[in-house]
Amino acid sequence: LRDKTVLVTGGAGFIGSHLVEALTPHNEVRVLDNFSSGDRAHLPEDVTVIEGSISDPIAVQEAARGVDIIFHHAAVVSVSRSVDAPRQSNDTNLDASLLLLEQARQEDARVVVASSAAVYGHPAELPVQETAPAEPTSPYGVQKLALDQYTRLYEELYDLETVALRYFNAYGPRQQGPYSGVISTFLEQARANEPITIEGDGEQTRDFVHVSDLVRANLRAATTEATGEAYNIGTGSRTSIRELAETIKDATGSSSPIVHRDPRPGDIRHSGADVSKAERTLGFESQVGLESGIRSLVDGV
Ligand code: UD2
Repeated sequence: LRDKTVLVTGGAGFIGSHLVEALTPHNEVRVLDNFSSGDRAHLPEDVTVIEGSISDPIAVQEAARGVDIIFHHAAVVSVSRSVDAPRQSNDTNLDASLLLLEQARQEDARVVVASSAAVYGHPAELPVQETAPAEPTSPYGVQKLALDQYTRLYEELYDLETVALRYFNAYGPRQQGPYSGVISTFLEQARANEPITIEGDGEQTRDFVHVSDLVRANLRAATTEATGEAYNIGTGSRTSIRELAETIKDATGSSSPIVHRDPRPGDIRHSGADVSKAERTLGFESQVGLESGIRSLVDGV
């Protein structure tokens, strides 16, 4: 992408900041972030930062003025927080997102939103296709599903160009904090030579996708002609949590024991993306396999 004015909401966060990094050399980049979990240190210098909430109409208006594309990554990402306080997360994940879509209409800006595998709940069939039944098991999933449907509808009703990217299990540098994923938890445990804690039997599987692949998907979504659509973004292959624990233990040369705890209540057993739609239509292909992704995390490159 070149010579565009773009807004990245949540641009100081885990996925957003990697996207900002990829966009800045050739585009004018703005970031709207309230720094609740994002970090200024993740942002390149030549980015315009608007510190504010996506729930604040004034901040959103200022941030979106004159932009060509909005990449929407601001969200309350914790599934368990959405279970504890569904209205609070709904305010950010859905109401504020709608405010952003309205602003995009004003600016006639394309919108690419971060949706989630959470929209599927327990997949009935694997790998899961975009047409599979969407039965989320958390308020977070319901909110992402509604956002995903709104983007489609905004294209249908108002001719706004929109794309929803349904991320599977993201990992990579800068994923941190209490709601980060299993890979960053296991890495931290392995590095400290503390027990690596598998929840349940470890036979549950996930489709782990490196953040650089998510960036690639966003760049494709920015220019595709196939808008008004939702796309699964994953690698298409699944890894069990036990395998993951062993891979991380090996990669770090850790002496951590691998231990089992109670399974997480309501845990999804298996999750894996059918990525053929994204491959066919967006020209997206994931390029980072799990082992090399973990290796580069361990080596810090
Ligand atoms: C992911 C997303 C979430 C939502 C959901 C949709 C992340 C961080 N979260 O949740 O936003 O989209 O998918 O289904 O990507 N585990 C352990 N030990 C640990 C931590 C986790 O065994 O210390 C297990 C956990 O029980 C689960 C698996 O690892 O079976 C993945 O857990 P997670 O929290 O990384 O991600 P997930 O799939 O629950």
